[in-house]
Amino acid sequence: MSYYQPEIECASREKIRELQSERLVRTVKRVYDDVAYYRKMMDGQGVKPSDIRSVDDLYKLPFLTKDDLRDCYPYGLLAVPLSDVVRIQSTSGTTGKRVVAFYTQRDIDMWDECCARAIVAAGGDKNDVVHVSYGYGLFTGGPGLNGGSHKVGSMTLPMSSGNTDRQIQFMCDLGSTILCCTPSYAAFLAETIINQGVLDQIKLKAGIFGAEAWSEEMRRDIEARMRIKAYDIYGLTEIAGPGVSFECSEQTGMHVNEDSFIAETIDPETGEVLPDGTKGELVFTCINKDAFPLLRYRTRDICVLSRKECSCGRTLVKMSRLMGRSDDMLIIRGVNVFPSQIETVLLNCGLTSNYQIIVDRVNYTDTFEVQVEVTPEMFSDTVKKISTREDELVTSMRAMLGISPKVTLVAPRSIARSEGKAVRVIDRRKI
Ligand code: DLL
Repeated sequence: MSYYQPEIECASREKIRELQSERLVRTVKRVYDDVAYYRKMMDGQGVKPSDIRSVDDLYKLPFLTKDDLRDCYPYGLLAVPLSDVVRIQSTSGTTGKRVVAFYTQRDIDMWDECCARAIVAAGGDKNDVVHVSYGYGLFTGGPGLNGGSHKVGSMTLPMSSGNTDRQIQFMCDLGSTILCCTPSYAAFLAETIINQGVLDQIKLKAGIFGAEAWSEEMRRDIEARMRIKAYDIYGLTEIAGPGVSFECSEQTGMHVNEDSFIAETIDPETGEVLPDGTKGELVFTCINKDAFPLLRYRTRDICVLSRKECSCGRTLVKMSRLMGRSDDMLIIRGVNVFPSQIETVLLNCGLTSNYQIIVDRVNYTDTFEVQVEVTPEMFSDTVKKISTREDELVTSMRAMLGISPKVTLVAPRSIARSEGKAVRVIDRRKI
């Protein structure tokens, strides 16, 4: 079976709408009947499943946010019996509680298929060697592209992240042709490959890069240095993982897998649905999932949707490269970090909330520092005691976030005070 599926990917808009309407109606009815939280939300808004007859009625449904996921943690939005669930994936949430997404076997198959389409759109087939350097485990990057590559029938290298020398050795020895990782790791790999003088031994032809913001300049830079074509891929744990949308040969935005996800853009302030071509916050509705079919989930990601004809022949709506977020989430080395999580750790450890997060990108790798003021009582501590305290904070932050910042304790009142909102984040990355 080929995972270029023109009967869906190139279907007429009417056919896509028809399919979406049918699946939406079914999903809404099911979650209303089976999930108390949805029933309460819809009743609160005065919407009954019978009010949703097609995609035109989507706007009637209430939005779902990360706060709802937190309130429902862990099982409150699960829409099938636990015995039907075969996997979870997870990511950090706003206040330290993680977001847990559930999958049945059919959900995994659907997700793998989305990733398979992405690999095929990047020129992949069963003759390729797909080198997956996204993290494996709770993060969706590794498992998603791994599953997609299996579906395509390519030889899959489940490398996970890190150990760059081993990555390059396998690339050379096994002839990897498609690289899947974050764009910043791709840039770092390119630099290392060139420094090691092994570019001529590398057979890569394409890269599928996502999970964090990157620019057109960064794309061209990676393409030139690695002699590959670099494709963007988007997704989020709550909705499926990578493959919610993927880039094609035109490289001008990502086609949304609309047979499984309905995309809308809204005004983040008013919630009003915006017309195509207008910058807004992306909202997704899952219409082809059993265990965790979120309805009108606000992603906080800002972009533009377009239904202009694409030279690749696909008719699936295209989302632009992401243009930012409507909340304060940072993505550092591919990991989602909320300032509130850092604040929680600091306060739990007896420090003040006078802190600043400083993020930069050096040699294509994110640097992450937290500066925090000590209390006047701590100020007279010995250097050794201060350094121990810093180490303890690094450990606690690693436990909360999954990555370690550099923690620097600074003198009381040395972090500039702001007259308005506190400036918690200094992001010097030029993306
Ligand atoms: O990052 C899923 C993923 C894995 C996507 C591998 C692509 C490749 P989360 O950890 O839940 O899931 O983070 C989701 O990452 O809301 C965006 O803000 C950001 N993001 C994902 N893809 C892109 C991209 C994965 N291509 C959050 N460009 C999303 C910019 C991206 N930001």
